[in-house]
Order: sequence, then structure tokens, then C-alpha cells
Amino acid sequence: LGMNVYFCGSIRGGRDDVHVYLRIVNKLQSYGHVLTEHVTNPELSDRGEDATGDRGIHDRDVEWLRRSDVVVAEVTQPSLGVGYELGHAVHMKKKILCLFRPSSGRLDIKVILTPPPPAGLSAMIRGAEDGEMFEVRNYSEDEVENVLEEFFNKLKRS
Ligand code: 6IA
Repeated sequence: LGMNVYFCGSIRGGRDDVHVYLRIVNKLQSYGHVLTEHVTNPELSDRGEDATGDRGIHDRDVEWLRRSDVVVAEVTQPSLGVGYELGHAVHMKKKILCLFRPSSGRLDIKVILTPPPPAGLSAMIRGAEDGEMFEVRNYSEDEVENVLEEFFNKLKRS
């Protein structure tokens, strides 16, 4: 399967979920070439710099996005960069899967808890779901490989 997969995950938005990104990318590598492995680099901190500078990173990532066939984003940790990439991906008419872990405590619904939980997934992501190109999937960490399997099996059949 010669598919190019673009993976999005938070970098400067915070690196709390890097272990999940690693699990996702490991699984994605069985379906194709993952263009953005660096997102899983544990050495990459949220304050690091890259030799190419921010413009270099931006231009290279947008080009990779253009070349990708599928975009998979872990969206639990809010990240401006991931949101920006998803907006581009929608306009480039890419097939998109967003993965969100409700167990993060970032709830979409209002419940009375003290202290209050962090706010849920952005309406601009949850609300972009269209039953065709843009899918948002709630999952828990232990089922991540199965969720990806399901998505790529469907993709191969379509
Ligand atoms: O706003 P964020 O940094 O959380 O955005 C993360 C998203 O933007 C990821 O999905 C990446 O594809 C992309 N991105 C952001 N920063 C970088 C980067 N280095 N290298 C590659 N892709 C990036 C940033 C500097 C780093 C050394 C901290």
C-alpha cells in the first residue's frame, strides 16, 4: 500500500500525549509512509527550535500535507498548529480522521464538577464531521490500534 499518511499532533500546544502519538504512528506505518514522524520524537520539546526556522517548518509541512492521501490527527491536546493543518486539509479535500480521548476529562457536555474539567473538543473540529471526508472518533488509548484498523479497512473498501 503506497499511501502517504500525514499525522498531526500537538507540539507547542503541549507534549502530554506524546506516548499516544507514538502508538498511532507505529500503527500508521503498517498502512503507508508517515510523512510527519517527528511529531512523535520525545526529544522534541514544546519550546524547541528547528534549524529551518518556523517558516521552513510551515512551508515543508504544508507541502507534505499537499502530498498526503490521508490525514490522521490526535486532537485531545488542543494545538493551533493541528487546527491549522486540519483547516488546510479540508480545503485540499483530504480524507481526515480526528481522534479524541474523552477520558482526558476534556468534556463536550456541561456537568457540575468541582474543580470544573477542561473544556471539550473545539466545535470547529467536532462540527466539521460530514459523514464522508471528515470523521471524528472518540476512543480510549487501549483501543487505538483497533480504531485505526477499522478506519483503514473502510478506506480500502471505498
Ligand atoms: O501548534 P503546534 O506546535 O502544537 O502544532 C503542531 C503541529 O504543527 C504538528 O501536527 C506538526 O505537523 C506541525 N508542527 C509544528 N511545529 C513543528 C515542528 N517543529 N516540526 C514539524 N512540524 C511541526 C516545531 C519546532 C520544534 C522543534 C518545537
